[in-house]
Amino acid sequence: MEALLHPGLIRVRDDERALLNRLRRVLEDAGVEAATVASVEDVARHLDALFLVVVVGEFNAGKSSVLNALFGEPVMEEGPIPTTAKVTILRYGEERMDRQLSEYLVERRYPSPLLRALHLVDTPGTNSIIRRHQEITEQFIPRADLVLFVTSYDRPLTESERQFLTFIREAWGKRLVFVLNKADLARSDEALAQVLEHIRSGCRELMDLEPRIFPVSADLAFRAKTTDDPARRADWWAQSRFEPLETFITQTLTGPDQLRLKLMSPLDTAARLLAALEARLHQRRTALAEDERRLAALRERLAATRAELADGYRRYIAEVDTLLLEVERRGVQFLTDTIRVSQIGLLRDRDRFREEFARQVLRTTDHQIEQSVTAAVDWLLKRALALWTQTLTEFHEKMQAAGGAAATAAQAGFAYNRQEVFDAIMRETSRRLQTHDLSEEARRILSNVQSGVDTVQMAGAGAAGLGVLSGVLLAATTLDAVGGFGLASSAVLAAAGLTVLPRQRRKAIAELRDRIEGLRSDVEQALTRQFDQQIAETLGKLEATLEPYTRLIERERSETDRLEAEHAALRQETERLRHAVREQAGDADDALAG
Ligand SMILES: Nc1nc2c(ncn2[C@@H]2O[C@H](COP(=O)(O)OP(=O)(O)OP(=O)(O)O)[C@@H](O)[C@H]2O)c(=O)[nH]1
Ligand SMILES: [Mg+2]
Repeated sequence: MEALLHPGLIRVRDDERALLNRLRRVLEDAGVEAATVASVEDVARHLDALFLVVVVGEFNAGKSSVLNALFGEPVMEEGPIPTTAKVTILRYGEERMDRQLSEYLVERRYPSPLLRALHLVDTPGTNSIIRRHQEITEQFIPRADLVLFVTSYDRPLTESERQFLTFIREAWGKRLVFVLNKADLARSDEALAQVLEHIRSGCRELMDLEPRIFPVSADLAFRAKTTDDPARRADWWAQSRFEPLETFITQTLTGPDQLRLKLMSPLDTAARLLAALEARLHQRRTALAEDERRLAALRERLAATRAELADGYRRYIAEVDTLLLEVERRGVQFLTDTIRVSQIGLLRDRDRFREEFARQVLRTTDHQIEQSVTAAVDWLLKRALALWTQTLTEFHEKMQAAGGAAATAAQAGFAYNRQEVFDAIMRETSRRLQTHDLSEEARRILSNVQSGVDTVQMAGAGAAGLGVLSGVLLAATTLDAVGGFGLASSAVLAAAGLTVLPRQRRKAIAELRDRIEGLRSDVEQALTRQFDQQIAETLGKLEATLEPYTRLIERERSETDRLEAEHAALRQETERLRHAVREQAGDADDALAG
């Protein structure tokens, strides 16, 4: 083989080796079955081995008999029951000798000059009840440079043969030649022609291939070669039709065509595997697009959740508003009752007035507001978590369902990661939301509300020791009234009481109403702002838990991009090498065109 290769072809062969190694890696990365990956490695390893013809066919078709006829000697055992139980590689040797290479592989040395030019492999029958036979034969197909497909006249192209042909051609892109054995069983030339046409149309239909078929009788050929009777020998040899097959094997396959076939065979295989890989990558791309679409839908759902939560908050704002209205009602009552001559002592004692106001009007409003806000935050977190869990679970279920329907080996790795990521997201979600300190959250909101309320109303509100909102409330409701009365002397008040006090009362009540109205709208606005912010933060945290998923999709996308680019490059390289082989090793033999 080496002797036949000029430097240009040696380079082609080295490039083929590099191509196969790259192909092996890409198949591995794309999650193709290990057996296929191993076979590609096998093909690369045997690039500079001797030309390999693998003889396949159903048991009893006459594979071993054809080889015996070729050698003119009983090299292989033959018989009417499943006979060949091991793949047997026939190699040249000075004397006949067997060596067991592995459980199902035997090397048989044989002193035939033909075996110096090529190796022949006899295989167990593919449809025998011994299933293992089929498997070991299949494992040998990737390595073949040419497949000799033996079928027999009495059962040409059976269903199992069709399946096996598909495997040889579709999965591995091997070139093949048919041997129609037991032609001696044909009663007439017409009958034989019919069978040949049956095989031809089967091949056209099955693989769009115009097959080369050698109809032979291995039995007659063997007898012709081994008889001592010269007259019968010529007769049997002619009847056996074996000569064209013998010429094909001993001359075509050992001549220049051998080199071309040898160099073309790995490229045929690479092309088939690349086609299969393309389909796989396409599936992967589709699954990825689906996941991306679902992720976008999930984000949309999150936006809808935002609206729902904002809506739910109104209830708590209304609760706070009611509390303030009650303050107003009690305040009016308080002012009505206290701005009177009979209460002149209280009116003149600024501190006591404020104390009474706090006791009778404010009461525990401050605390109640705090409770409302705490309840609001609590509700938000629970609701957000519930909505989130529901959304994520639905999302995940859809992904699982999709994964189940399109459960291909291509996506196995991807689907598994999805499950892992989903579990991590759920764990992270509850962890993040459980670490919230509710009362702390409520206090933060309230103090923000306080600073959001009109500062003019805050003037002089030295409400140390009171609750968060007390200062605001006090400032908003009492300061001016108390301040105003505080300035008046008791004499003036006593004298003017009758006429001044009712006016002052009306004025103080109107002012209180005014102030509380202002306060209500300020508080409502500030709470709305705070709650919106709280929603945004909570949802932001939830959305952030999606990040591993986003990353997974990104990784998957970039890996698919990479595999596709590599696929395209390998395809181009395969074509380039095909062209180089054609250029440098002669024109294609039409009958063996791939
Ligand atoms: N009539 C006829 N019988 C043949 C011919 N060639 C082989 N046979 C018979 O067919 C049977 C099977 O032949 P084998 O060569 O053992 O078939 P095989 O395909 O190697 O079978 P396995 O090793 O079991 O897969 C034997 O009994 C042969 O004698 C032929 O040309 N004509
Ligand atoms: Mg056999």
